[in-house]
Amino acid sequence: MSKKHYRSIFISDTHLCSRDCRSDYLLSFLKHHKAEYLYLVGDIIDVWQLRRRWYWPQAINNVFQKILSRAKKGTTVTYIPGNHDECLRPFVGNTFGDVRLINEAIHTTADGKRLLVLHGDVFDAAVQHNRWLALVGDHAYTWLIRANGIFNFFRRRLNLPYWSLSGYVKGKVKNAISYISKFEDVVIGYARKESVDGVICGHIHQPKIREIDGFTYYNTGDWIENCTALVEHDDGRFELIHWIDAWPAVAQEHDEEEEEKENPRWQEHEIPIPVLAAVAR
Ligand SMILES: [Mn+2]
Repeated sequence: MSKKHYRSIFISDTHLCSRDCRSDYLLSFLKHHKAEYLYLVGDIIDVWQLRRRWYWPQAINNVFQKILSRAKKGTTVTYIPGNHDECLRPFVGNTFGDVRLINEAIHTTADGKRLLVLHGDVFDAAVQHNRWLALVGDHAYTWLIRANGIFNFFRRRLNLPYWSLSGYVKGKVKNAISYISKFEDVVIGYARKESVDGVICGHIHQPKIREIDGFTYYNTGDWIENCTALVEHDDGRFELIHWIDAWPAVAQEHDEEEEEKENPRWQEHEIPIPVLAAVAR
């Protein structure tokens, strides 16, 4: 199997142990890519989901084995806990064998730029929007628009007036967009004070590279919806890899598995809750 080599790889929000995690994609990504530096930028294990419901497929062990074997063979692995794996935070400053655990890291690029690396949940309070809004993807949007007709059918049966689910969703999506840009602004504002050249974070599941006045904001994305990794080339150039597009064979396998699941991805999503609340209004 041919491996691509990069100077650094940054991944976050893999949410292993959540049923929505694409651990098969993640494993294939790790198998196909190597780097001198590997940063795990938070929410790697979803301990919240694990507490609710035990879920530990073999793929999770395989992911950890792959990471640990890379660490053993010379990759410098840094693990920055996020909010879903915050139980690791009391242990920052220590190393698990070859894996360094730290809250915030400074990564120096091949061309000498200093980048602050952190998960990003510390800014939730400053952003002040419902976090789930940021996670509404196109798929969710389409699904909800379709559901509009069904909900209103039942509302009519219950003699309730028409209520536009699609209008509600549109409002929420607009909110989500403003949440994302506000989050980015807050992170950039914080990192600028640290006199670095850029910031790398995760948390909001929105992969991005954004240049602003000589400063760069990078978001690694996630492994639930986007399956993205941020990579640094040997010359210090950065790129976002969209593994869903790059690895169609795995995508096909995954779709087949998906169909076999009794309840697909909605099962543990937070989105239907406000929708149901609104319908019951
Ligand atoms: Mn997070």
